[in-house]
Amino acid sequence: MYQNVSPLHFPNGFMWGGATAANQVEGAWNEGGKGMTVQDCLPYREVGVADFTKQFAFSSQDLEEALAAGEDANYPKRRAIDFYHHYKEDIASFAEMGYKVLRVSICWSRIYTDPRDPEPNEEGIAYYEDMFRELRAHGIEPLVTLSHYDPPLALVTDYQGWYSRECIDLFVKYARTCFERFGRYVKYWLTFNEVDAMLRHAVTSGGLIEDRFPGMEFEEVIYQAMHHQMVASAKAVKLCHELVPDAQVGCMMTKLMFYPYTCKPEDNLATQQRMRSIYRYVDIQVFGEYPRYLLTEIERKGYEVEMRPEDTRILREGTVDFVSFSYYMTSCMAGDTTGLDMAPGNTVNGVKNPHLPSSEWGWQTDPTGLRISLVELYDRYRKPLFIVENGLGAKDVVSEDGCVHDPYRMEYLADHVRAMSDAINVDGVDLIGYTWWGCIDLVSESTRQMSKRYGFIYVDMDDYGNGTFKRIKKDSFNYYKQVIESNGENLSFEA
Ligand code: BGP
Repeated sequence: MYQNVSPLHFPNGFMWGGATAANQVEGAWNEGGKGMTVQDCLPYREVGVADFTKQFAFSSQDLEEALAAGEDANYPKRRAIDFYHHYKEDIASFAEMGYKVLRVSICWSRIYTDPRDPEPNEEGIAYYEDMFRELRAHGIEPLVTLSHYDPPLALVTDYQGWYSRECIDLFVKYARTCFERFGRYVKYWLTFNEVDAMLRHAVTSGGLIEDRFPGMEFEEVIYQAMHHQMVASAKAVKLCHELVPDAQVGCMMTKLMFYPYTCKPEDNLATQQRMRSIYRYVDIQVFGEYPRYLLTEIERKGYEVEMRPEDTRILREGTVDFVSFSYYMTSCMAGDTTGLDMAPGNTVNGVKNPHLPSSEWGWQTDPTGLRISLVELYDRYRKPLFIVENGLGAKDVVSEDGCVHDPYRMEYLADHVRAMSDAINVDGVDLIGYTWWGCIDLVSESTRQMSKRYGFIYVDMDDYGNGTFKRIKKDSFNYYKQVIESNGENLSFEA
């Protein structure tokens, strides 16, 4: 348990809420004029906890199979939790819990059925417009991610994913439409989810399939694709400032945390190097230029990353207003990992920390690491911080009384809230909000399971698509309501 060192206190107006992503909740993959996305092609495979990398393997052959698969094949993101048809009911539940903010993402392929279309798909626009109105009617601020791991499939089939520079203009056109059409409802925007993630999962972040780049160093391909995303993101930030002057735009990173496994200098160095590989793209989005360590790495590896002269100006003009991040776990780094236990993450590999408990999926829970992360980020960037993902994936069961009793989730929440309070009141961090990841059960990103549940609301659906989509409020539902009502000051509960 995290023991807070100062009384619990959060600023007035602190934004409590929940977070989701279109591909993990919406479903309705072929309705409303939506085009296909990469996510519609990712099959469910039963893999063990230590075997997640198999889940991420994706080849041209997998793509062909997905395109040939029938309606009833097991591609979980195609149905997700059918938020597309349930959003009114779900938003009403979020409002009942007292949410001030809901993080959602827009599916690019609902706004442009094909990213090359000259005109947007009005049905897709109407859907989001109605959702944003519904949120506003309940006094909930939308926090919107433009791209959360669901590149339009055409970027893969007709281009070379984000390796193709054309993606920049296509994305900016899409972003412009979003700002013009939704700007009056949405004042908090994020460009790319977990912007550091392309090296870990190239297809969902960058629309890149390795076998489509024969004879090329795949890492070099990723660096080029990332450069294009950086330029696209900066252009979108600038455009948002012009079109929606009262809006704020943030970047979004995976705030991984690694401790040196021992006090050996080599372990410390390995930790520092690893963290730089996480920070490098947020460094660009905050400071408006490539950090020297990244340019040195590109040069040292002999990679040719095309950067046009105008890109320097674009990056400088498109810096973000706040820094948002996901935080789930920590692990360790060692100079030499021989013989050490590794902690299975999703795509994140680290040495297992013997001092921390693990979730059923091997993620090592660490609220103190959240406080350390907040301090590190604030000292590095001096921008307001927003925790836009944090939560516990667990195997919940519906008890005989028809309820879901999840004290473990409440404990996880309480510990992280205590750590946040200390970061604000003891360490002087400017933290503006907290959105719990998967505030309603949804399809897992890494495992594509429904049985890895994060929500305060249970959704009756299993890993194979059997279920009624019925929603059941878990015990943690009323608990989070109490936390929000007391502005983070009442964390008591009886297990
Ligand atoms: C983050 C993603 C989310 C989400 C979360 C939990 O990396 O931004 O989309 O899913 O992790 O991960 P998982 O679903 O794999 O448990």
